[in-house]
This record gives sequence, C-alpha cells and structure tokens, in this order.
Amino acid sequence: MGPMKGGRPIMNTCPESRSRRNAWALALAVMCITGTSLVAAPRARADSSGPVIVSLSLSKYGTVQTIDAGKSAGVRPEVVRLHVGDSVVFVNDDTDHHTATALVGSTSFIDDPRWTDDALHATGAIGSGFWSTGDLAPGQRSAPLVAKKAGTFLYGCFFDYGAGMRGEIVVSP
Ligand SMILES: [Cu+2]
Repeated sequence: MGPMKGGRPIMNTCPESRSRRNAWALALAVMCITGTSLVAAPRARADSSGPVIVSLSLSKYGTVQTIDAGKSAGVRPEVVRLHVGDSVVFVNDDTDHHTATALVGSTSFIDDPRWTDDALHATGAIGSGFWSTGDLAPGQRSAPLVAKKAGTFLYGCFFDYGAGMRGEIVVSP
C-alpha cells in the first residue's frame, strides 16, 4: 500500500464489520450445508475509493500558504496526492467563477502562465499536457480529471492566478 488516498478512513479494519463478516461466513456455511439458496447477497464494492475532491474558494481559504511550488491560496487541500488512475474533482465552493487549469511543464508557480481562453473549456487529463476544469460557476463541480502519469502537476485559476489561487497535484505510480 502506498500513501493513503484522499484522506479517506480505511473502513474494512473496524472490529464491528469484521465480526459481521464472520457472521456472514457462518451463515453461508450453514446455507451450504443445508442447501439453502443465497438470493441477492449484499456485496461491498471492491474499489470504494471515489474521486478526490478539491474545494475552490478564495473567500473561504484566502490566507496564503507556502507549498513546494510557491504561494497558494483559495484551494483546499493545497497539495493533493493521487496514484495513476485516480481522479480528482474540483468543486467551486465560492460566490465567484473559478477554474483549475494546468501550468504545463512548470515545477514552480511562474509569474505568467500565458493561458488562453482554452482554460475556460473542460479538457484533458492530469499528466498528459494541458488540462482544465473549464469555467466553474459557483456551486459547480468539474468532470473527474484522471491522473494519467506519475509526477508533480501544478495548476491555477484562470481568473485568480495573480491573487495566488494555485495548487499542486502529486501523482505516484
Ligand atoms: Cu478563481
């Protein structure tokens, strides 16, 4: 196991669910012995990890933080850790429009990302060149952006980059 994904608690180690599983195993054994058929047994999803959520809000997270790539504000968490194949969803939790848009090829928050209006349209995937959530209205969620490649990928908001609205995505294999 690598680092924990998205800070989700690991659910399958709690003693209660383990004893419940044991009860199921016992019930199954009894049914096998008695020939009872098993109808629509509830099954846990094999992969319960959903997308990692990043909240965008300059009004909520206006305080500037310093991360590896430079100064960051308006995103939580400022640094997201994923594995290849995981996805991230950006949620606009603000009263203004925002984007999360790739700083392609940058290892630090450069002064001018030289974005065009392409940033306002949802496109791409993390680790394969340019990507953007597109323009997210207040309350809007982005489509899931899939991490395609290991590496460190920076992004910022098309509208508020100058105000420090920037974040970092670290993808491990
Ligand atoms: Cu913004």
